[in-house]
Amino acid sequence: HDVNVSTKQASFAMACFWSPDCIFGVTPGVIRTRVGYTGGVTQNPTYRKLGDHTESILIEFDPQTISYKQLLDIYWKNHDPTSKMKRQYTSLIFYHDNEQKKIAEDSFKEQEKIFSQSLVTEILEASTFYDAEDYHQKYRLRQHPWLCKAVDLHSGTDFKRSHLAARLNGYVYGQGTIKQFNEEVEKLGINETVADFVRTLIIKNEGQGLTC
Ligand code: MHO
Repeated sequence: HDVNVSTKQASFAMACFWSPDCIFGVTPGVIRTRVGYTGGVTQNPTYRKLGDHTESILIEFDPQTISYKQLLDIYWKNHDPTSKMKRQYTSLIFYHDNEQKKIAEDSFKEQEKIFSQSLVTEILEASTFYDAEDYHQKYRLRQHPWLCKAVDLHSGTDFKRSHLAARLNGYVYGQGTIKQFNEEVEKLGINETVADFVRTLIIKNEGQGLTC
């Protein structure tokens, strides 16, 4: 279920975390994703008791394949950084080192010009990332129990550590393309029956707008 390449981390908050889990999950160069709560000071938040945290995604990416700047471009494209939301759903960028901080600040300025209005987005230093409950991890994939079982993702599997789960979670919800899927289906190691099931969902959902 996993692949062995060395990765870097990036994390973002961009409203409900189910959608970025799908979007980044199929992004080439993204190896793993997890959703959780961060940005605040409340100890051990949960979905029901978030405190001052924000729904966020933590991405493990292969910097040889995708750059931090490219991840930021996807981040901006997939939420509205001008809309003022409650803390749970606000727009945040968490930098993991000074290089990311600089790139994030530059890209923020670029976006301000594009929107020609002020953005609610805050750029914060990455701090403790509290993993969300298992049922939130690859939420869209979990709505297909037959598929999960067929690829041996079960209740004992850590969906946060599975490259395959990240990919399938996006594909089943119409992110990624048939072409991309066919190109990597062999590498993902799934059989033809399963692949056809996923293809049906890609075709049905491809390009659908994500609400949450
Ligand atoms: N509308 C969704 C939001 C879930 S999200 C992870 C719900 O109420 O379940 O914030």
